[in-house]
Amino acid sequence: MQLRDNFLWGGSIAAHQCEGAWNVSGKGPAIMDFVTVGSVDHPREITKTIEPHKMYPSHTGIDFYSRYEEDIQLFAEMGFKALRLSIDWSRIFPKGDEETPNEEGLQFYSDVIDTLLKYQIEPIVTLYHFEMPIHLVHAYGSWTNRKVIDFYLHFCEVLFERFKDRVTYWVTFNEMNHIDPQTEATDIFTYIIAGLKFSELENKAQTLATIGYNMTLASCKAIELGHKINPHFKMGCVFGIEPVYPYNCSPDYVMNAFQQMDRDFYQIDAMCHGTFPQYKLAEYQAQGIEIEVTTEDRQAFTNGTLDFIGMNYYGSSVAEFEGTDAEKSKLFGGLANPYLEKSNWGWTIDPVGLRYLLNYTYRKYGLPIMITENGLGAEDVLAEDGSIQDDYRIDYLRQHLIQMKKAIEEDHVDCLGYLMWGPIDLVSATTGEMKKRYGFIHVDKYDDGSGDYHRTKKASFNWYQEVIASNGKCL
Ligand code: BGP
Repeated sequence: MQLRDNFLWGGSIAAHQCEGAWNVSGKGPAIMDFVTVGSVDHPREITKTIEPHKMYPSHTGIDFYSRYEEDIQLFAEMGFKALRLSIDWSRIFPKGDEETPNEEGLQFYSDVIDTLLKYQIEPIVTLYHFEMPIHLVHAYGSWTNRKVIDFYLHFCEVLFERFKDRVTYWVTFNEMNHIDPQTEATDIFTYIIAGLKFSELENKAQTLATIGYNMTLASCKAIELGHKINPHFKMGCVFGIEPVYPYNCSPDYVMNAFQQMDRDFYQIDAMCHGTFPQYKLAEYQAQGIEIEVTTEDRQAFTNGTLDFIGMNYYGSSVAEFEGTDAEKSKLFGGLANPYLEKSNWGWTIDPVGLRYLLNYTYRKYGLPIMITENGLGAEDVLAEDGSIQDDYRIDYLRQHLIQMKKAIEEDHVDCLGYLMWGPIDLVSATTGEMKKRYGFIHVDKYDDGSGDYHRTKKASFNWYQEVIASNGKCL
């Protein structure tokens, strides 16, 4: 099988990481507006009040809000066929529970979408990429409360109606699977996804299971609603998944690794099989976790199945097992894999893992997969003449594309497209830094507050342009 002629080459961005303009044109405060800048060694802090000097640079982002035309023009110059972007809930409904949307917010995204279409770039719209109005956390307890599902559906409905003739591809959620009752989560992960600090949750397992269930249900209801409004919509959900390897070949370790990897799939099971998995409910019951599945919920699961699976892929991990004594990798605290290199932020670099995961997921569900994120966070150095030779980035992406092509051409995985993460430098989600850069386009903005947002093409810009022009033949 060859790459499709209409293969969706492009990139992915998220509103809160690039737009800035966090409190203008009617936007309300959202969960990510309360997170400070951190670093690889110091996690971002979650604050109760906004202290702008500490929040930099999230509040200003890369000023995509005023510079989107220039940025989209650069994406078009690279030959992008698609751009995945998120619509910030708090720009449309500042508090989240209003009836009437904020017209200025809708107009902004309407203009962005029109600009993309002008350049024949397919908009792929994420409806929830860590952007929840903070009011929904304070007044309702975030996704623990079923009322929030209704507010989310109202937000979705407004967007589906407004953009039904201009947007075909929708993503209901980004990486809801990082909420897992069986894993010790870090504060930043539960906060990013649901606006709640893990350490402050009273009944951790019950709360996380409820959030996971409610978000899954919300996704299925949004898919059902989208299909009702326009049967041509392609509805997807994005998962941040990774292969989990056993530390050694002892069957106990292998089984344990399988179980850890499998945890990331229960929500995909629900959204593909049309029913919330019985094995998960049984597992919850055994742990004393209560989840009520109503008749209406069952109907929503049946009616709200996915058209495609979105896959965010950065690397793999090694499963921890009782007493495993090995070096740990930094950020996620998992075990280091001696066969793999790591980025400066401790993320493993595992191109073959992408082929493995594409095969694994495709064989499990038989649904088309869109690679919705993949990329290398690295510190770039500006040469004296202002150029950036980011060969390490080219090399990372090339190795991953080689494996993606093997999955498509040799293993016959149906892959809709490849959207690299952060085609333009933007604020890191986990650390809040600008230092951790992914882009083909450099943005003159630094963690000390300096910089004038000027955009410069890196060496990788021309490389990706050629990759797209040759439909992946020239890597
Ligand atoms: C994914 C998120 C993105 C993005 C990416 C890279 O999990 O969906 O929003 O940020 O990770 O992470 P970071 O920005 O921390 O390097």
